[in-house]
Amino acid sequence: MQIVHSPLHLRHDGGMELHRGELVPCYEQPARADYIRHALVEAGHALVAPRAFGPEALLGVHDAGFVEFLRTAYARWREEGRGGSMLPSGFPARGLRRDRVPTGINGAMGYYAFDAGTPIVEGTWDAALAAAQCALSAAALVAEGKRAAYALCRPPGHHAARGTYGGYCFLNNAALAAQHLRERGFGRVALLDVDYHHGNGTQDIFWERNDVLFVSIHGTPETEYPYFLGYADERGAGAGEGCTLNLPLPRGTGWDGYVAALDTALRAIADFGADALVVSLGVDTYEGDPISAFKLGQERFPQLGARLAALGLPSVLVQEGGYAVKEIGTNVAGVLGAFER
Ligand code: OKP
Ligand code: ZN
Repeated sequence: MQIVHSPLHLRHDGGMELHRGELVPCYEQPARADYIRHALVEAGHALVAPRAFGPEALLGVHDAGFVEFLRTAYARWREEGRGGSMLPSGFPARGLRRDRVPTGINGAMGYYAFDAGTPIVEGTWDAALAAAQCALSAAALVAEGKRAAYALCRPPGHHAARGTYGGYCFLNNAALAAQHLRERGFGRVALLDVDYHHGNGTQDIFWERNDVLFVSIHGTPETEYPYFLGYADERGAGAGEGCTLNLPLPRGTGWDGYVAALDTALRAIADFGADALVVSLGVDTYEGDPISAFKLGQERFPQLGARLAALGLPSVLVQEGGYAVKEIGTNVAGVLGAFER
């Protein structure tokens, strides 16, 4: 399988994040992508560079003001004499105004972010744009006739909505891939999110659309990040009613519970009559993941890959989470190897 990847991911190295009341080293580290790349090259997959999609290619999925904020945020921070990494600490929650973007960088950051765990550093924009280009390029390969392609994206994307960032995500790579497929002639696209965390950003982007089915299997928001979206009663609105399917599962879910939800998800995708598939491929469902609580052993990832391939659809696989850094390469290679066989 072709692996689309850019070394520019190294430009995003967030340093510290606020996690359960403590400033801790970011779980979302550059080494993650290096372990994945290494395992995939070892397994014989071909690495290709992304194409040069410009910032205008983001506007099918993101608001222009938000993209401009991300592009210029660090320079604005610098202008105030600051360095290091940017983390917001105040947000427009209930009772506060959301109808204006503060002109100062601290307020603007709180306006566009939804958590204090997603630092912006000097190279974040370059890395996020490169990751988006990887996803768009993988979608272009599939639009040109390849059966499947994999985008080794870092930073991940599924928490990024039209106009907000958080959960280590800035631009929604998988949503961009789905939108690209739609624009290149695939009438109905299914987006399956198997990351441990609910893909709130992707859900937001396609909420009112009936041309993209969003299906997500994730830890229940009752106890798991991102907490405020991902319940089973969220089913889409307007034209998109019935085109969102959430399958939340409790902490501690193992393969039996997981595969029942996966079969429900795959059936929904087949019933939708999808012409193409995008997978938000997080491997933080692994039992050894430090911030997640499903119990999938390493041998389950090839089984997942085989089931995804059995849909028989042109497919774009997009990397999302996975924080057991030493095992992340094996887990991703397990999915991709079985997908190809
Ligand atoms: C990203 B992905 C809150 C930070 C909590 C966020 C986890 C993001 C997971 N201050 N941690 O879905 O793998
Ligand atoms: Zn995740």
